[in-house]
Formats: sequence, C-alpha cells, structure tokens
Amino acid sequence: MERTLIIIKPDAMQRGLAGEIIKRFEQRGLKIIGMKLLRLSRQLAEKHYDVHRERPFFGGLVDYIISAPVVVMAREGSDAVLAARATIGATKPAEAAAGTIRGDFALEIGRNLVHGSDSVENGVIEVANFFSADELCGGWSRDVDGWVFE
Ligand code: D4T
Repeated sequence: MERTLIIIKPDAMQRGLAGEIIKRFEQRGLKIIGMKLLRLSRQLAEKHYDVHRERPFFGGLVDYIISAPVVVMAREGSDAVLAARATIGATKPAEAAAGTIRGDFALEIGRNLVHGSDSVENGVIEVANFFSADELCGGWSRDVDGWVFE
C-alpha cells in the first residue's frame, strides 16, 4: 500500500482553495489517513526540499513554504503516488492539463499550489517526516456498502 504526502501550499491557502483541493483528492478516492494545519519550521522545510539544496530557487522555495500555515495530508492506497501526481498536474502549471489542480488554478512554477510525493519511496519518507504514528488513522476503508474497519 503506497503513501503520499500532500501539502496545500501558502498560495492555495491565501486564495481559499484548500477545500477545493481536498475535495479533488477525496473525489478521486484517495484514502486520507492524516491531516493537520501547521506552519513548517525552516528545518523541516529544508529537509523536505533537500534534493533542491543546490538549485538557485532553493532559498526562495523554503522562504515561501514557511511563509504561512499549510494543510498537510497523508493519503494511502494502491498507486496513491501516481494518482495524486496525476490529480495535481505537471510541475510547470503552464504545462498542466486542464482538469488537474494546477491546470485549473495555477500558472507560475513558484506558486503551484500543492505538493505530492514524487515516488513511492519518498511518499513513505515524507509522511514519516510530517506525521507521528499516533497522528495517522489507518485501518479503515470505504466500499459500496459503506465503512469497513479492519
Ligand atoms: P513540489 O515538490 O513542490 O510538489 O513540486 P514538484 O514535485 O511538482 O516539482 P519539483 O520537486 O521539481 O520542484 C519543487 C518545487 O520547486 C519549485 N520550483 C521548481 C521552482 O520554483 N523553480 C524551478 O525551476 C523548479 C524546477 C516548484 C516546486
């Protein structure tokens, strides 16, 4: 079972798009196992974006992601990483397909509204970086007849 970390970034929060973004993941059927509002510490933001540390946009990226509270969600399911990335759309919003979150609401790469883990491996790592075990609520699912608890 894959996990993916979703971050509703400061531009989405500022534009009042948190509900719309949550709705899209919910409609897609990606199971939510954790959600909270928090302001990232610089330390956590730098760890999250460590792969970009040497890139010229790193400083601005970190300053931006810590500039306001964000909603973070952990989502779980088979193919959760790919499904979430497809729901989010291409990193460059101008290239994102209509119908994706970025394709419908964004234009600038530095203000692309939402993060989703980019690999199965990173999904597990990122969820663990943002959520303690007791903040995650797995063990349930929905089917056509309703709720199923393990
Ligand atoms: P995130 O990680 O924020 O979900 O975005 P992506 O997974 O879609 O894209 P990414 O890791 O390649 O980039 C991380 C973050 O950096 C910003 N960025 C990226 C930027 O400001 N300028 C750039 O040239 C690139 C490549 C946007 C997303």
